[in-house]
Amino acid sequence: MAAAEVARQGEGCRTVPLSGHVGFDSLPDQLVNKSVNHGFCFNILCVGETGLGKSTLMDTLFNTKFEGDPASHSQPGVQLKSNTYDLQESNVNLKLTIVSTVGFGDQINKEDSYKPIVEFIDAQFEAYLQEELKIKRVLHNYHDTRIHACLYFIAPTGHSLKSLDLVTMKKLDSKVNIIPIIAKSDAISKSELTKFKIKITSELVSNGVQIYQFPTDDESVAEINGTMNAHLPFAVIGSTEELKIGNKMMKARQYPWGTVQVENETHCDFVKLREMLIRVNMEDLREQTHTRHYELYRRCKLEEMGFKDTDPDSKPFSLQETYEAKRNEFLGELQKKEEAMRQMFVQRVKEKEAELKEAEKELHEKFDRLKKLHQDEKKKLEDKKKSLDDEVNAFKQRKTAAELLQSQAQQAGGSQTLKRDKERKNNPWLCTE
Ligand SMILES: Nc1nc2c(ncn2[C@@H]2O[C@H](COP(=O)(O)OP(=O)(O)O)[C@@H](O)[C@H]2O)c(=O)[nH]1
Ligand SMILES: [Mg+2]
Repeated sequence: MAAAEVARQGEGCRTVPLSGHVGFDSLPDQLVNKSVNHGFCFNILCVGETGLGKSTLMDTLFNTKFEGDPASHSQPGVQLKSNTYDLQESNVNLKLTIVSTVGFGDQINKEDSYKPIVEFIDAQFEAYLQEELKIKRVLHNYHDTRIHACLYFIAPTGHSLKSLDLVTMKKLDSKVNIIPIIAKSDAISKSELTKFKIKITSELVSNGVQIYQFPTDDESVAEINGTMNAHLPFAVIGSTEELKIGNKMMKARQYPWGTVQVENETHCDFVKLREMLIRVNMEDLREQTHTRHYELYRRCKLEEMGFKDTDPDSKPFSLQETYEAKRNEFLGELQKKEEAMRQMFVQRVKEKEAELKEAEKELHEKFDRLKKLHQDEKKKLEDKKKSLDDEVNAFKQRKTAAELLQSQAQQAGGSQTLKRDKERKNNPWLCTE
């Protein structure tokens, strides 16, 4: 008997009948109360060209006027503008963050337009991951900024998706729940709208873009979600202007030929969008973000950092071992880098040495050349000096000889005159010439 009991316990848990009310059936209520006290947060990203009615639609959806001026069309690049608001309905607090693209579709070259959006989404995942990895985590108090729903605004062209739309949605589909909507759908006729919706859906399918599907696994919402999935992409109209229609005030847009009512389901899909996004699937969007998109980001990031669940032999990998392996790998790489740097340094020193030697050699050669030149010059000058000295000597000799001759001549000249004077005195008839 005792052995059978143990065996049964080992198989799984036992079902025991209760003989009175215990009270754990209040657990769901406890959970609800706790969540309500704590409050909720929901983050919406609006992607779409400037002027497609993103801000207006947000105001219409939440029945309020969020602050903000219309964006200009002259932005040099795409930016994301984020605003957080504290909203309250009944006793439920909602921290709502609306992130909107600014400058999307306004540049001539739109090649990199998706990048700031992807970077923004990743940055929110990264912030959450960093919080999770902290030793002292405060996740219960953490302001979660991860994007739960991305409303992708499609221009009501009636043609097909622009390549910018396809590229952007493709880049975002593994990171966020995309809900495509046709903006300003009052600009397109009913028959054109039907064709446009079909065209968009087929283009999304043929390009492998995964859009968010309203979940059909929960029986209570399976039917409505199933029907709504067939209505995607929702064709919406936004307006915060209230007009008196019949005896009721309604959100509407008024035109010279008539009035379009935002909340009239025969006019547009605004009500469907509000129903699906806020009233039925808000929690699923939050859950999908955490369990699908964030999980994928976290897995890739941890794998990138070298963490694995199993080693190549399918044995569980311990965090300690992974850390050690990564540390050793890092130290090895560091050593390799150090060695490479040392080698490079030695090489550079050698090169510098060779350069210096070469320069020294050239300097020596130049010095020798100059020395020789100098010696030649000196020799030439000495020769010249010598010949000049010789000339001077010769000149002096000649001068002495000349002086001698001159004095002799003078002496000789003097005695002749004396002799002639004497002769004239003796002979006065001797005439002088
Ligand atoms: N026809 C029409 N105009 C709209 C609609 N929603 C917004 N607008 C107008 O479009 C202009 C730009 O809207 P805004 O919300 O500032 O666009 P954003 O740049 O995408 O935020 C404004 O003049 C709005 O009144 C709509 O559904 N239909
Ligand atoms: Mg705006």
